Amino acid sequence: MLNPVMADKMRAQAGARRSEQREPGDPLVLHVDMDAFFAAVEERDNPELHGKPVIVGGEKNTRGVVTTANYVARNYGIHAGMSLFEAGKRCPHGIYLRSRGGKYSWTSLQLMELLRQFSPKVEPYSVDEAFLSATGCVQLWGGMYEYGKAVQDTIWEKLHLTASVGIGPSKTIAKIASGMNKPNGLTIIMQKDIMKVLGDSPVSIIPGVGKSTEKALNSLGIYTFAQLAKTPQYILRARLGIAGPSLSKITKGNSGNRVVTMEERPDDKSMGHEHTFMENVTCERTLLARLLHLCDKAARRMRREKYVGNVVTLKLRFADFSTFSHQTHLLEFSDDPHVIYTTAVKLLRDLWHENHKAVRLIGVSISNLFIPGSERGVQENLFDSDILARKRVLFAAMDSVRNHYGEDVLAFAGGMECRRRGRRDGIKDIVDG
Ligand code: TTP
Ligand code: MG
Repeated sequence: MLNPVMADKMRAQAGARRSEQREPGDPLVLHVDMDAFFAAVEERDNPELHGKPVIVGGEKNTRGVVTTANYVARNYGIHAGMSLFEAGKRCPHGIYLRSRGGKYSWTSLQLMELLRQFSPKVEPYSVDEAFLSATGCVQLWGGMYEYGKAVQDTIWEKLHLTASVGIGPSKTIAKIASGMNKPNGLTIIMQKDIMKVLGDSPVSIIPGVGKSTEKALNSLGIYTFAQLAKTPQYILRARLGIAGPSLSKITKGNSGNRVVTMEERPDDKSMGHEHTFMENVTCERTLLARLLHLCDKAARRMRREKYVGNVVTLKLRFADFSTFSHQTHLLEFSDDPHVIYTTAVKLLRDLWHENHKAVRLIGVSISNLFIPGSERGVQENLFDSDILARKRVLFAAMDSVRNHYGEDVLAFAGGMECRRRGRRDGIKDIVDG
């Protein structure tokens, strides 16, 4: 069966083909992101849906949100995260379906298996995304364009689904590229073309740059990718902390290209802590204090076992026992409690600030763990800043004091309140992982 390549994509692909020159051995990463994944699986399995607006998440005009919508439905302004009430207003004649997780997980497994034909190193990144180490592989297919196209064609032939593919010198550039010509796009960004292709794009094109980071960058007069690239690292570091230099590296295309396979990830577990309150909590200060305390404990365990991780998950259970968790990727692997806490606070603001419901339980965990220096290696830029080096000395000193005198003798000031409360309540935090 032919892959339904669209005319505008063909133009992008022709451009991509022209800019293929590279030195052999230069790092190269391919990123695959399936198009409207859940909706596409539903369309594939119900051909009568083809060409109609398909919205996955639940019945229209019910409580809940859109999980994804196919590209026909996106023309009506529907997107993931929108309430089903709003979606129902915008597209009353759409086909609204409930998520069927098992089917999507199965297709995801099939996808990852298929991708292993194309590289010895495949890193599943989410249910419908993966990174492939393309260094040394593209020659076998005759070039980068042919390589990317072969990945797309195989996915179409075997799964009858379309995928967008990006190829670049780092994981982040490859991921940005795969998002540039969706759906069914194939975009190649070579090291030398990064600024030409991305220079005028808003900084929000960088995965992980959410609203608050964008605001912080804007406050420095940085709106575009090119402006970010030109800003000295020390300015970014002063405003954004550890994330600053990482962002700078992303603009240079050298933010990390190590693709980590499942086999190389022997420690596919998470480390975290959660806490059940004696009385349901509606006070933000109490939640933040507890969160800092939990992040501190989780990071301490990570340091003890020498792990770093790059996925932070926040879990909240509300008074009615409904439980939600949100997760996000850090720009770099870390075991720094402040990095984990800052990220978890953003997740808390997304998850809780919408409704301010009374909270019964709060938890934080860090996953996608590995031990730096182990076989799996470490990201080159992990421990290269002075600030990090100084923090490590501080954390080592804190660990040593706690090892001698007990967990409770030291705490970050922001977490003190909950430690006093915890002792009074006599509640123990639950450890996971
Ligand atoms: P995405 O790749 O973010 O979205 P998508 O594949 O639907 O669309 P795109 O073409 O833009 O890539 O997510 C993959 C699937 O994950 C998506 O189909 C539904 C699911 N999903 C959730 O369950 N929760 C979420 O918050 C999001 C964003 C996606
Ligand atoms: Mg997708």
